[in-house]
Amino acid sequence: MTLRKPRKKISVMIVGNHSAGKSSFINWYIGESIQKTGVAIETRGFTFVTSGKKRETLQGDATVRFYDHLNSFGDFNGIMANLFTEISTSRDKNFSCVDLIDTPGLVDGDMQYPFNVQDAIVWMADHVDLILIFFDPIGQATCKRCMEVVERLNNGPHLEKIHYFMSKADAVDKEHDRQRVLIQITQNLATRIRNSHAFNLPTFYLPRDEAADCTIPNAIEDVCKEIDKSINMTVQKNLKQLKTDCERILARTVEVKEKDRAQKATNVQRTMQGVLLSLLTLAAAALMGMVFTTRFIDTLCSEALLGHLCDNGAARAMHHLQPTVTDNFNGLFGAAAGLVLVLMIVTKLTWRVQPVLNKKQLQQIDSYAQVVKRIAEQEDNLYKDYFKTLSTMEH
Ligand SMILES: Nc1nc2c(ncn2[C@@H]2O[C@H](COP(=O)(O)OP(=O)(O)O)[C@@H](O)[C@H]2O)c(=O)[nH]1
Ligand SMILES: [Mg+2]
Repeated sequence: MTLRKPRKKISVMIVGNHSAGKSSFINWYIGESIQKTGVAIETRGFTFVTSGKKRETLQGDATVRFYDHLNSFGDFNGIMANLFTEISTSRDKNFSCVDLIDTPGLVDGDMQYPFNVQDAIVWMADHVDLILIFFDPIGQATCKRCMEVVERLNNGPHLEKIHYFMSKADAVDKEHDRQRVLIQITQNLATRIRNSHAFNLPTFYLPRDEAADCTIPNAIEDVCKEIDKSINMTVQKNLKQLKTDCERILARTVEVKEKDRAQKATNVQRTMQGVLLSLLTLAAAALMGMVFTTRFIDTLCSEALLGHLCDNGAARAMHHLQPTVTDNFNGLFGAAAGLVLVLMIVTKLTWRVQPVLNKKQLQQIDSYAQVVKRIAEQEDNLYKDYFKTLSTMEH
């Protein structure tokens, strides 16, 4: 029986063209300048930004150890030197429940990535809870690499995880420019993605002093809401998983005990059959002895040997039978010996007891069941607590 321990945090992967504001968004979300931002192509690798007790940077090897479910990510040629974890002490927003994954900025042209960047993003998509795709209106939002990644992600099994946004909306001055860019991105995507009719591309920008008088609607709250929603869904999923795991363990303990009971009943039956067969074997052996004794009764009853024991009915009967037995000695003795052999084999085959649980082991199983029952009760309370936080969040 395999059970997987639930992950404590959700993972949010941010994908987009180079300079779409991925790193800036992460810095804004955690309220700390952890990721380098700027026009140069700063982020060539993957960076996990996570909350912790101490500010720390982990290199590739430590990162795959830290996130052991990502072990095979290291198989991508060239990734290890371009994989980092930034641990920040920030507790801003819901950062303590989130791992933010900054991905390499996508650009076209002869830009050399140290590993297959598209494959790596698509691989990572299998291991995250939420994928935020940022397009920026002044950069290469519709670059080939970017569109290809979007198309591949969209054709994968993760449709419901993916959310698209137009970032840096304040970078365009006029509303009609923003509309034009929106249309351009949407049209470009329409040919590549499923459900494109239901496609919407909220625009956001980071709240900054320079953007204070910007009148463009800012959907930055929606980006945060997607993250919150994903956290809530994961909480529900984990609670549900905990419940099913508890049920599975309890069912297994019942199953093990039942099997043990059945095994014990079978063992009793087999032991009884074994004892009976052993007695029959003994009887056959006695018969063999009697045939032998009858054959040689004269010799055995000679004074020198056991003469003093021969004055009884049995010895007389043997004397009486001796000529017949002597004539057929080989056949009779062989048959009796054969019977002994056959009975011994049958006894051995029948009297095979299966391993059963001892008292201590049974007590241990009972104690497991008790612990799991207690956890199931706690799960119930956790659910109630969770609903309570939801209702306080709403009001
Ligand atoms: N006007 C504006 N500029 C932004 C915004 N977010 C990021 N930037 C700028 O865009 C540039 C690229 O941002 P960066 O986070 O490095 O993009 P990345 O390549 O996707 O990580 C930087 O100079 C940022 O200051 C935004 O919301 N509005
Ligand atoms: Mg960046």
